[in-house]
Amino acid sequence: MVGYAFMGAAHSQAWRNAGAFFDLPVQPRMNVLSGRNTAAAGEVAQRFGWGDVVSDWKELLTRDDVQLVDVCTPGDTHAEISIAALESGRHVLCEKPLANSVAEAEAMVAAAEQAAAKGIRSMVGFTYRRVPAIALARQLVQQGRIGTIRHVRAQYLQDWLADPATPLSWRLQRERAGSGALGDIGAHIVDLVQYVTGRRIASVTAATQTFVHERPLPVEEGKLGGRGGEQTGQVTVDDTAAFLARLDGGVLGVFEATRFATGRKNAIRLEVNGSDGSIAFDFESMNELSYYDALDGSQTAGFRRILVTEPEHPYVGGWWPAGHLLGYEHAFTHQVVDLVGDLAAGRDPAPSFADGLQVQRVLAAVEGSAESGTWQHV
Ligand code: SOE
Repeated sequence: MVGYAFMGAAHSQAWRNAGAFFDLPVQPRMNVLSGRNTAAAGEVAQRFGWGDVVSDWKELLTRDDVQLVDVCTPGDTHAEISIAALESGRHVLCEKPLANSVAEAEAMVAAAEQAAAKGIRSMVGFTYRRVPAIALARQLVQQGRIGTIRHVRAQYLQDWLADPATPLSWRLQRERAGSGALGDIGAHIVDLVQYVTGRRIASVTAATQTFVHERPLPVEEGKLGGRGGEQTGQVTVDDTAAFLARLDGGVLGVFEATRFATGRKNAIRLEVNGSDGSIAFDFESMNELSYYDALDGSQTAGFRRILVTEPEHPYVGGWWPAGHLLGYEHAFTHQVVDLVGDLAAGRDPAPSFADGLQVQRVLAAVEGSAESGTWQHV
């Protein structure tokens, strides 16, 4: 693994737990963690059980005990690390968004295609696909339970930047993160909507905004935030992005991604309305899915709350008895379960780098539309 901060911890627990709860065809071994700050990386390695720590990720590509590289760094290094790892014959799991630009994502897809010809596989970490309620939502849509889709409404609402004293971090710098709320959390709802509906975004019209242009430089890093000092620096990304989208098949979508929705911590909300029903989800109640069946008689029709914790529900069988709730980290474990299963079976994992590139193109179209004030094709 390269990187050891927030995503490094989320992925580490997944590598560690997947084989304990699920029957995996092969057991992952957590051989080596790479981080420039070896003291900090060493502490994470010890907590989670990585066998070794190195300061330079290139070293991973010279070792016989590394068959897969998990890229958990900020976006500005995704392309370089992933391409080098694929070219050296290692499978790659890369955090989202795939890259900081369409050009980088295209280069990553080209490397992934060349590697695939040699049986080397790649996946991008749109983890929320593996929340059981989201996977169930997709199944219901595929089964035709809501009929012909007309509307999708997707929001990703956080508030960790609402306080102007929250310090500057890499997520607020264009050269490190590519974009702001758009790429960090907007990318998730773009992927989720396309995953659940099976429809792709074809064109967008958008507005983005930066509310706080200057922030204190950090004196202490936190997972999101930390403490700032006297000196300040420029925010060079969007704080929020809102857009309308036309999807294939005549579906109209409304999207909003923000880190300024005071009181909303990690509210990923998705609603899909079809001719025969609707589904609705909110990550802040992530074990539930709301489902409305328009074919129910009007006397008893209404949204029903499905507690997605039955052993028949996607992924749930590996965990606890019904009603014993799952959390944020479980989706990362499911990601490892799926990836390891695919690698062992010689299947291409999803979402692929090509899926990541398509999301990147949507993000670029949103930025292009926000600048030009016109509809942009993806
Ligand atoms: C920060 O906004 C963040 O950690 C994102 O980077 C993740 O992708 C999201 O899952 C939670 O919020």
